Formats: sequence, structure tokens, C-alpha cells
Amino acid sequence: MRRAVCPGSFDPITNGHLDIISRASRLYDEVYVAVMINKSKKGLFEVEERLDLIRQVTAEYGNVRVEAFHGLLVDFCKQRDIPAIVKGLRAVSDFDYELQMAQMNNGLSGVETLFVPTNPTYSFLSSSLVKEVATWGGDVSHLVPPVVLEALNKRLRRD
Ligand code: COD
Repeated sequence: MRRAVCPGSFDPITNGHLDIISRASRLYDEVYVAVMINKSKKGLFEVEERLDLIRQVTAEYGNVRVEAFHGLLVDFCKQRDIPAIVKGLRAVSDFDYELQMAQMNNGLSGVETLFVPTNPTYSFLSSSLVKEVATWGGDVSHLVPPVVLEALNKRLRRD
């Protein structure tokens, strides 16, 4: 079985993340979405809330599993026999750090990283920008799935 992982913070999942996950789900038999827990970074959404939102919006793909993990991504991969990490690349600015992580992960365990170019519609999109725009009342309805929009509005108390 060909397996891959799409890792991230997903605070919250956006249409940019979803585009990469859906494309990975067409290339691999089984795709793990790994919500990597960073205890030093307080998110807008709790990890359980992020998992729940991701599960709702990826349910239609059928071959996507969603899990949280605290530790190194390479250990997540090793424990599940996953040989490939799939990442989206938005712009040249993403490349330096992504290359460093890819090389470090490969050096640590031999896991490969495959980069998928972002859909141009989402090349500017990040969870941080979505949160910032939504916090100030901007319209993000075209940038996140409807359940995420609802959750954002609830969290920011504007529904
Ligand atoms: N278009 C395309 N792809 C996108 C878009 C978009 N608009 N937005 C996000 N993505 C993709 C990118 O591939 C991005 O890397 C990924 O989604 C996740 O994005 P975020 O913002 O949710 O998550 P990050 O960038 O905070 O995630 C960083 C990780 C959690 C993946 C990284 O820190 C990690 O692997 N941590 C685990 C600990 C570890 O192993 N550290 C050593 C690393 S060498």
C-alpha cells in the first residue's frame, strides 16, 4: 500500500491545505493528515477542534486518515510505515525552509518529501492570514470550507 502524510498545524484548515490533501489522495492509496502539536504555540483552535474540522472536510475522499502527533514528523512516519511527506509550495519564500526540513527529515530517516505546486488561486493563502482577516471582520468565505467559516465565526463571536 502506498502511503503519504500531509503534515501541518492546520489552525485552521484552509482551502489551500485541502487542495494539497485532495491531490495527494488521488496519488496515494492512503493519506495521513498529521496535526503536529507544538506545545509552545497556543492556537486559535484546540487540537481536537482542528482534527474534527479536518475529518469533516476530508470525509468525502475516503482514503484520508486524520491524527494528531507530538514529536518529530519522521517518528510519525516510521511508526506508520509512511515513506513520503507531501507538502504544498506557495512561493519562493516557502522554499528555503521547506528545503531545510526536507533535507533534515531525509537525513534523519530516509523519508522523502514531495512538493506539489499550490493552486494559483491559493498561492497567498495561509491559516495566519485567514485568522487575521477574519478577526477584523473581513470576508474569508472563499478561503475556507463552510464548516471552518462557521467555526471561525463562533470562535471570534460574530455569528
Ligand atoms: N497552498 C499550498 N499548500 C499549502 C497552503 C497553500 N495555500 N497553505 C499551507 N500549505 C501546506 C504547506 O505544505 C505547509 O507546509 C503545510 O500545508 C502546513 O501548513 P501549516 O501552516 O498548517 O503548518 P506549518 O507550516 O506550521 O507546519 C510545519 C510542520 C508542523 C509541518 C513542521 O513544523 C513539522 O514537521 N513539525 C514537527 C516537528 C519536526 O519534525 N520538526 C523537525 C522538522 S525538520
